[in-house]
Amino acid sequence: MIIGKYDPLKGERFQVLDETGAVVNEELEPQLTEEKLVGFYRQMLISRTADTKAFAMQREGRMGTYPPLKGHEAVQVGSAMAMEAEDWLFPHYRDLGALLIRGVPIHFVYLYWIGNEAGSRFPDGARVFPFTVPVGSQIPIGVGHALGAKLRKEKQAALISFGDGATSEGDFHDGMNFAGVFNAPAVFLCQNNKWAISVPRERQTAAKTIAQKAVAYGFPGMQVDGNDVLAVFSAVKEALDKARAGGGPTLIEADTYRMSDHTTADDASRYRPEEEVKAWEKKDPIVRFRNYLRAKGIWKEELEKNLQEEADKIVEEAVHQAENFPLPELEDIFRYTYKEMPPHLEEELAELKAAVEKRKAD
Ligand SMILES: Cc1ncc(C[n+]2csc(CCOP(=O)(O)OP(=O)(O)O)c2C)c(N)n1
Ligand SMILES: [Mg+2]
Repeated sequence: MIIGKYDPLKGERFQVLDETGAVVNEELEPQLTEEKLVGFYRQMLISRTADTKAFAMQREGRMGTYPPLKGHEAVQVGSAMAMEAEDWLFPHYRDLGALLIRGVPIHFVYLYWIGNEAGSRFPDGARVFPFTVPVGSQIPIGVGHALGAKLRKEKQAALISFGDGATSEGDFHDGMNFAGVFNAPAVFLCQNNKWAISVPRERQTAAKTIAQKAVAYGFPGMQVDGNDVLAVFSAVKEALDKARAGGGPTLIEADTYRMSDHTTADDASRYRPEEEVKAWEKKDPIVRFRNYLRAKGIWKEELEKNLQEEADKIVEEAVHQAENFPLPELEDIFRYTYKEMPPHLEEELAELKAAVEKRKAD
């Protein structure tokens, strides 16, 4: 049992691996096969490779604004790996790493940030709600979904992911309260990366931890080391299993850090102390897990080379798919707001079409 063992009010935080990758909690080290452990590492490498590529594409003018996930690999991979196929994920915009594990190919995420609407319709079987950019708006929706599943007596849980900044939105409190009152099978995963654009965590809440907020809503909350993929996996798995079994919601605050800018439109060096960034670089989730695998005799240079080559190939293929995807039609801008297009939109559409034709002719 992990949930209930670590009291956020006492500043307790669940960790399996320390910053060097050494096991500090043998009792709660998950007993996973070598294949599964390599799978975690592989997914983290693919996530970082896909992330680095997206950042570069934006700089080359091949993508719109993009929110990098660097530093979040363990929390995203660990949590998504803990899900069962029947569960649903309600992600926030930075969750590329979790999506891949749910079976959403990377090119969907690229399409989204390129600005192609097709990137908002993830494959049906993946059970992933579309990205939400309005901060925290996925929280009550995820809770509503979880409650619906409970009423239909379906064995599934909703994993609802969001940032530290989202916890000062009304949607967070509405969702948490509703989940508590109706015992919804929902797991709230707060990726506390210490910043909401340029606003530090201390300005979101006067409470010492985010996890402790669960107490007021009548269900457990705990802090987990978000850069420790094994700790995240174990805590989220237990919370999802509990939710599916009728045990109600859990709030998990993952202690992590946004190692890059908020988005490609941001310059974090203008508001973030360099020493803080440097200190977190030492806690890099990928390096930590590599050290763990090396100590177990699993990680070898050869493995790294093979996995990285595979990650590069997957990412290159995703770029190709995204850049060769059919472009949306002009009408799509107007098409889906009303069942039948009202006259003023028909007029605007005709005007836009004429302007496009004129530009082509010029
Ligand atoms: C309702 C709403 N308010 C403001 C914004 C602008 N905005 C976009 S991201 C963001 C910060 C969110 O921070 P956090 O929840 O910590 O997530 P992170 O970006 O750090 O992953 C803000 C204020 C928005 N998208 N939606
Ligand atoms: Mg944040």
